[in-house]
Amino acid sequence: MSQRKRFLQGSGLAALIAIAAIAGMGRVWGKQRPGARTVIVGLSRGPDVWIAGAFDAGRGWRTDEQARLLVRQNTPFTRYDLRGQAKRLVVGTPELGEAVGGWFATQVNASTNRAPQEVPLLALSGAANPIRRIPRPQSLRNPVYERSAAALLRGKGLTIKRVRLTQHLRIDLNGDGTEEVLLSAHSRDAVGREPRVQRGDYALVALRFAAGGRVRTVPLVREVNTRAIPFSAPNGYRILGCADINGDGRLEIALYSHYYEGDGIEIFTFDGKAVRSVITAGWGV
Ligand SMILES: [Ca+2]
Ligand SMILES: [Ca+2]
Repeated sequence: MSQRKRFLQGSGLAALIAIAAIAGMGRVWGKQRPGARTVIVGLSRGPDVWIAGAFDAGRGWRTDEQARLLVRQNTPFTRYDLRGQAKRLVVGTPELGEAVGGWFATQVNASTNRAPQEVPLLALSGAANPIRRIPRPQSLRNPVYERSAAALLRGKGLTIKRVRLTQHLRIDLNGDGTEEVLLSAHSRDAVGREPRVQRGDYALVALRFAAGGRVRTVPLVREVNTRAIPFSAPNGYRILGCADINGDGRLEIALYSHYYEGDGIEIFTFDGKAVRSVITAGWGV
């Protein structure tokens, strides 16, 4: 199994949606709006941008393979951290990364400003004012959320009362004046970094929101291990940021994933009622 397939498999329902998107290539997913722009989405690491997908103003969400055709010599990207702070990066024509199954574009004139830092950041090209609101980090000790997230894992067979939160953010994603809550939880910091799982390991990213008069907590990704596996490639996750990529006024969620020898990015939309995966890409050794 290729690492890319493994990444997709690890993303559960989101992966099924992504596979459906690839199978239905050419289908129009979005309606063209006045002022909508074509935006290329990537994951930036050091001087490189790994091409993950795009939003095409006319055709909707695009795959990584479709998106790389939109990148030209001297294409400017802006990289955003979780606080929305931006750094520019101008890249050249993408090339296929050897043995990693994906396309990357390297900083033009990299020798003049080749930053050694490998911190992964959301990278966008062509977006207008994508950072409309900024997530507010909250306490990682919150009994209500620790329990509601644990319920999502019990549904997958894990005996657990409270999760170990690794991110807790508040942000109004859909712009209706009410904040949503983004949670990530991992059983250990080593999840997604070592090639094995221990019994009871888990990784979870969930969105908590109010809709139709009740509060719902829905998983974006959910991986549970009810038994130890000596060699395995579990994923760990980190919310990279929230940005309006398709220009509809609602913020998308950019989720970083990593396993012991590769990583990836997935983009989710939220319309106030449901979360949908619209871009997924992963790269491995
Ligand atoms: Ca909201
Ligand atoms: Ca949007």
